[in-house]
Amino acid sequence: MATKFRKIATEEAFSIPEVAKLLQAAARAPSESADLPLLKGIYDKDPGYGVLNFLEGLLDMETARLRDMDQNGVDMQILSLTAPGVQMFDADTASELATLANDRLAEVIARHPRRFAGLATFAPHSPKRAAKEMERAITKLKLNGFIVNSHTNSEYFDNPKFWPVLEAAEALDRCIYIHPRAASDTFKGPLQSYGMDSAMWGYGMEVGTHAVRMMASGLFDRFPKLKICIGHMGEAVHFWLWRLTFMNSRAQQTGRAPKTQLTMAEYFQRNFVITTSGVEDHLALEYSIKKLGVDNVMWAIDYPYQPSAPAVAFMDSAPISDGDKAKLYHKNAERVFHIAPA
Ligand code: 1WB
Ligand code: MN
Repeated sequence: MATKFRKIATEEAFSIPEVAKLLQAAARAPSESADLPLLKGIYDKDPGYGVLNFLEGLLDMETARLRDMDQNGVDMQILSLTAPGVQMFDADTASELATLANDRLAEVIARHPRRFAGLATFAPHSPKRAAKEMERAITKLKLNGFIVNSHTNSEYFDNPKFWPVLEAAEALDRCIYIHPRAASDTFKGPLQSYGMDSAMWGYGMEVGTHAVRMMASGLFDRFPKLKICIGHMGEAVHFWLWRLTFMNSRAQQTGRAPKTQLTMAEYFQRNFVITTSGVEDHLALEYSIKKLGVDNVMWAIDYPYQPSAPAVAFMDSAPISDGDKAKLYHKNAERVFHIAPA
């Protein structure tokens, strides 16, 4: 049973010491960022913020991680530099660290080409330089797609300043995975109590809002082939598609939203794929497959933030056919992220 399907986990986090060190410094600097509690907990192990013991797991690429994969029958992890990535640093520092992180990632993959694939990071606040790094990451480093941690300095991809990044992803035919970080300065208010800033609720609100901004802006008319991946069971955006479509059409009629060629539901179904990371709920999975099609849902663990064994058990016990399971476990990831079949 455990070896029946190739298992490619699609949203698996890592860091590098250089980035971790600067995030520790960011954790100690005065800041209004809603990411601060997480930075203090993970990178500064500040007991006042509930120490989170994820740093070792993030930095370890080839020892505990591979052991965990072996123990759980996980064939491959698609690695991505964990949130908030390089996006809190100034544009030059961020660009340099993105290059470094991509190089490191490519080295690890070269040592374990059957065990790891990787999503390239970039500095959205330096869009032209980002586009160049994206090209290098695919053509030279042979990475598999891109990762971005939602907003950059409270700005979202519907802002035309980011078009060079979207153009590059579309031209290179590689998906951009929009992973959460804490809500932007203009959005964070009521998310800052009871631990809601993080993966509990704020993350989903932040990325869901990012995705809706992109669709409502008409951006996918300009980039019709752009593919966006969102995790955590689609951050629940597809649960809203009927209402998004209805109300966006009303907003267009009243002149509050630009006219678009397709409806919100059509954009989501054409331009997005989702992963299951951190949502082990069979009913949500069944809805996702029915709403989006079985070709558009991929399995993920969210290592090291989520334990691997329950994520595997969740998929192994899913009430779906073996053919569908093969798509979720590996075939869709092979297609979307250009990974050679086993
Ligand atoms: C957690 C989860 C922390 C995620 C993260 O830090 C990320 C957490 C960047 O469980 O505390 C995630 O990706 O879901
Ligand atoms: Mn994650």
